[in-house]
Amino acid sequence: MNEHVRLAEGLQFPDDIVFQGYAAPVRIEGSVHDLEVVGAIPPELEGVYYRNSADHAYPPLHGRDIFLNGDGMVHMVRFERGHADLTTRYVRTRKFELERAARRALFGAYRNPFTDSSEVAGEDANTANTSVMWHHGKLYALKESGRPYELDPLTLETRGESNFAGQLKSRTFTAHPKFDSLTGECIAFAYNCEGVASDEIELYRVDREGCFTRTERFKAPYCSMVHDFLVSRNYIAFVICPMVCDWERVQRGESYWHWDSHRKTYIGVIPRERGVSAIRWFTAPKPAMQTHSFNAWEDGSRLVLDHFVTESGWLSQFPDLHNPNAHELPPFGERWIVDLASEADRVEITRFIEHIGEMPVIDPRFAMSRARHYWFGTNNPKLGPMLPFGPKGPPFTCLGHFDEGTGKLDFYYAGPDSSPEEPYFVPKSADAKEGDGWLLSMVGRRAENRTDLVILDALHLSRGPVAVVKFPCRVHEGFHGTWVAQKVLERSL
Ligand code: V55
Ligand code: FE
Repeated sequence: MNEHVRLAEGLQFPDDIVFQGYAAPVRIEGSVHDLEVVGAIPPELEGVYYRNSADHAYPPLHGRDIFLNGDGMVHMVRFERGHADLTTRYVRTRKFELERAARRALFGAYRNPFTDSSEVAGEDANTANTSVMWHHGKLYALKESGRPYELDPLTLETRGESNFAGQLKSRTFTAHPKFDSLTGECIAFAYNCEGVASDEIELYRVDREGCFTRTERFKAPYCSMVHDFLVSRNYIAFVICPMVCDWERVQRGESYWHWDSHRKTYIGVIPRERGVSAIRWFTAPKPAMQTHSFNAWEDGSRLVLDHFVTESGWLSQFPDLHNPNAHELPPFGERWIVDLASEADRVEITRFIEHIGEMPVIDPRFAMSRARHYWFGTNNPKLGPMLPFGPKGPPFTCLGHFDEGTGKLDFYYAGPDSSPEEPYFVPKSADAKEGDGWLLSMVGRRAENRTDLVILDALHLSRGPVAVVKFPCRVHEGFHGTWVAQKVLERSL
């Protein structure tokens, strides 16, 4: 028999929550010019909103999968003189190309090379599905388990995997780099630098031209998921949470991560100038998982870390090591403070946002210094009913705004069967007051199997959108996005 003839075995996604309803793979790449707009797109919005999503191109090799393991599909909405155009495109990762050629999945479980098909032994499983980064005039798709993929910012075509012209030594790169609006620098890191179960973390300082001006390595207290971090004007902080990885468990084909509440949670504080040789470790008073960070800032000798934290681990995706009956708790906005002038191993914790939430964002011009305004995805049963669980738990029904100046919370309720996603803040102008701008969010219209992009006045969420940009189709639920102003984009072309 001709070895190239292989009968198809059928292609069907599992009958499972990860692949059903609003979470079902979309798989369509394309463009829609001149989207419908209800209301008026503010004239200040000239530029592109990009965001990444996980959209399985093939049914999983082993019959089931977690949503975090879908293939990177980037969505962009370009705003031009009140008009909006949509483009969606898969990132051409090595994984995507190999599976496309084979017309089926070849890679197995999330980050577990021992579950991959032997045909792809030694190949990179990076899905590039978590976030997008704009820096030194380039656009990248990011996933913490691999290196960035550079994309064409106008077409989303993949230019290829990048090690920043040989400057990135790690096999991985974070999906949550931070940007210093004063210096134009990018502060980034990589964990699992040496691959599966590695406890090595690398820290980078990248100047506005894309030169790595500093690369340093240190060891974490143990190997854990370091999804996000925090950077203030003078310090970098890592929260090492007990979401652990163990080589033997991975080799046995088990989940890459387990929640081990018997372990301690640590905070590593690194002075930005002196670097990792001056790292100081603090012990948190409880096992806790940082889901995502808002910001870090300094109040005299006190370093303030504002982030969403859950005490349960991320059990909907990764099991508890000790308690199979444990259930996931929602994250709350917590403020963790360490005093760098004191010798004490003390972390002061307060709940500074008295409301559940996730997917935090601030006005990016105020990152690394004290911010007043905090936005996030959330639910509020007073405004509307919860929606049926999806693969990541309860979908958001609202966006929240916490104004620390007034102490007030304000909400946008997206309407029946509607689920807003991570918001992104765009200032009205470069020198507008903090918070004076627009909040963008994709909103699932679940009953219609469609998606909208809503534009809200960031300081008046409860007034509802100033414009709703309507897609004639669904785009897959996503993770993290960014905004690139037209002027900035033009300079890079
Ligand atoms: C997260 C997302 C990921 C991942 C690890 O939001 C952590 C957290 C989309 O992929 O691989
Ligand atoms: Fe994230």
